Amino acid sequence: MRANLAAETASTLLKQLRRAVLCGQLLRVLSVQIATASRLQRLAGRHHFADQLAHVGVFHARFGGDLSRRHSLSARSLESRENRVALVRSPDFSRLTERAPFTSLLVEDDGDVEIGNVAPAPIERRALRVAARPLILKLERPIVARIATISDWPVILIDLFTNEGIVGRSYLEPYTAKAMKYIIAALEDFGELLEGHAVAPTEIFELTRKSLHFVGYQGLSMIAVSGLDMAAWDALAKAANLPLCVLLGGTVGPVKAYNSNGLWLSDPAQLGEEAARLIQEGGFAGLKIRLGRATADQDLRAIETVRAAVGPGVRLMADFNQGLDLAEALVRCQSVDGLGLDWIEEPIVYDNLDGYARLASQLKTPLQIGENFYGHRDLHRALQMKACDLVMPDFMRIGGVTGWLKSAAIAAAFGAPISTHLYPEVGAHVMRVSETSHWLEWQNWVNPILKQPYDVVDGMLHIPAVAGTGLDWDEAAIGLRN
Ligand code: SMN
Ligand code: MG
Repeated sequence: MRANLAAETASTLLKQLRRAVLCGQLLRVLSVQIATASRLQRLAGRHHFADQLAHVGVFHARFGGDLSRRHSLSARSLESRENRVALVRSPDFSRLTERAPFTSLLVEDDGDVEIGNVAPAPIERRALRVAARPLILKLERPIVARIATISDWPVILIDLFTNEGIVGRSYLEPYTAKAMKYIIAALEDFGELLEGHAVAPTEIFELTRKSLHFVGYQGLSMIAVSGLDMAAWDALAKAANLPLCVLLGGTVGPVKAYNSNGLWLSDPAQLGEEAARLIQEGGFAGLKIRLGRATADQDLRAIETVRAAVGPGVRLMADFNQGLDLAEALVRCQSVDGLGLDWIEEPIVYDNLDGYARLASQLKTPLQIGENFYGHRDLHRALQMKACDLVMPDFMRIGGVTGWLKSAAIAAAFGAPISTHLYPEVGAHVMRVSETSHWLEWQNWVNPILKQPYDVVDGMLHIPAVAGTGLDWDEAAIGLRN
């Protein structure tokens, strides 16, 4: 049980409930009795509400009045409504608006507990506030690429608070610490814009995007929109009490991942040992190596060393991180073509699609781009221009979950395999519902501040069986880093 829930005494809960009753927020409550902490734990655990406990108030209550008029209840729940127990999820009691704050109800009948389907209309699920916090995490293996060296990894934690008390969570990784203040300001403005708006991610996406239309849809605007979008989808899935992939029409299951946590531009001689360790970190069947050293020979040696260390069965992807100009790329990509790489990624600057089309027409190895697509139209344009064979949108640039879904449909129409870039937690959910789903990029850079990092077993990422995306903050770990 969460510490803050345990600390929430019976009398605090009772006071909150009375206040809600006084505000006319609860249906006619005839009598109230507070559940003991251990009973609460048992109920919530049994019904997979454990992740929402921080925001749960549990009351034994008897209801009068006609519950069914406001909420759809299962027949069995209705029969037993005279008799009892309500689990009221997370109302923000100080800011309740109109109706009863129920989203879930556990009805107890002769010792049996059953979930009554108390589903408020979506319109009742409203955004109240957006909180965005900057954080810097130390990378275990610093990023060393042609275009940048990064050892401090900036992260923005986003919490979208709703009137139900459900909190939608997401994070952004904007690469540079300085960019965080602009993005956070935009997110806070979105919070004001959205106060009282339904938690409807598609509408929120459009509203927030259009609110920044005069400064452009792409760049910082899209990054902020994407961050809020992911939090909104998390909130919606939590409200439906479903893992995001299930809300999107899929099932919880494993997702094929490659380990992208290393093999930066270090001395080729050291890469064998590192590659072997990276495989062991999760039984991976794929790794990404970074290229773009001073000479083509050094890159070749790096690939040979890694291949010798991991054997022929492991898939190898190679990323130039935009480090070459077109003239260099024409030569350097040829030199690694035919080595059995699964893809060659971003050899040149991201927006030179003509250059990419030229390279793609010359190479046997599939050309991979996409982490710098800003919105689904960029992806559409690249595929239409035959600028790549594979696509790998990044969640903070493509438009979060909403942008991904649009992009995955376009990629499917082109028959282009789609892989994720960063954000493995959200990525795992959408990969379960993407027709041409290819590889998930695994990197564990935010794991130190997650309450429940995802498991990787035999190279497969496992989505936890909890509502939403499964993102929750380890506040103690965050405190230590601030
Ligand atoms: C990358 C990711 C994150 C930071 C720098 C570089 C890389 C990738 O392009 O595709 O993993
Ligand atoms: Mg890349």
